[in-house]
Amino acid sequence: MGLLLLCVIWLITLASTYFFIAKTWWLPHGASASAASIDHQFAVTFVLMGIIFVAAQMALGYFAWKYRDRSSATNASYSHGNLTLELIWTALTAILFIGLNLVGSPIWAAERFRPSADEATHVEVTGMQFAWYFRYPGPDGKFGITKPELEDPSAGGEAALGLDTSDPASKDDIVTGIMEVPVGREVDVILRAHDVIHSFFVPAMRFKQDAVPGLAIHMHFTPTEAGSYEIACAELCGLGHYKMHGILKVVSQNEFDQWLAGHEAEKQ
Ligand SMILES: [Cu+2]
Repeated sequence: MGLLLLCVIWLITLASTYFFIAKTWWLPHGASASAASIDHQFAVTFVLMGIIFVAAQMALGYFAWKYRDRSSATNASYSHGNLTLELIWTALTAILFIGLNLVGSPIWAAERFRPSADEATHVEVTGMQFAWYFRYPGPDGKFGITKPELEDPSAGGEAALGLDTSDPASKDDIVTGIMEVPVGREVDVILRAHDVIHSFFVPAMRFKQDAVPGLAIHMHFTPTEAGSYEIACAELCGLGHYKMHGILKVVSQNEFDQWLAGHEAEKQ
């Protein structure tokens, strides 16, 4: 029985470790400026935790076999624990946990606490059960006022966001169902939510942030490769959560300007 347990524990450990080493279910290719540093931090954390995980499971299997039931076994004796050992592994865990946080926090903070670049593209992203809406401020660079009492989610578009059309700044605001941004330029995202908490997740940009009702959360990222990328909602937000996805299109500056001008002309 002890040997069987050892085999099962080691087998589960090695099989699950294999899928991570072989990267069977992995993140898509990173296409943003911070992807390399985020992936590096991710890999360091993963390797460290992987070593500890494998070592702990191997030891568990070994002890399950070593202390198996034997006819020659003596009665188990009570152990009061070992204070020195407990202090050592608690300290090591604390050093590892705090250390990884300290190393990773500048990467995390760079997308949040540093102000976005002056020439950044501004996009307001609103999560609503169960769609994403994207709003661009238009040529005036100013977002028009939105009012909760004007919100009409069933109408879609700018009416869903409650855009106050009497505000001059709202006249050139563009609301779309697809997010399009120019490549190589920082994108300043203002995240909002209408009803419940959603989470704006663009795996290829290594970008993920909750959208919380009542908050306007600023974050920024710089796409470095043109292409179409999937946007998902990473917060269980209701029955239609599974279909709450969108498309991020990263295009050249020229294409972006044309796309925006097209929407602008449509609106006038
Ligand atoms: Cu959602």
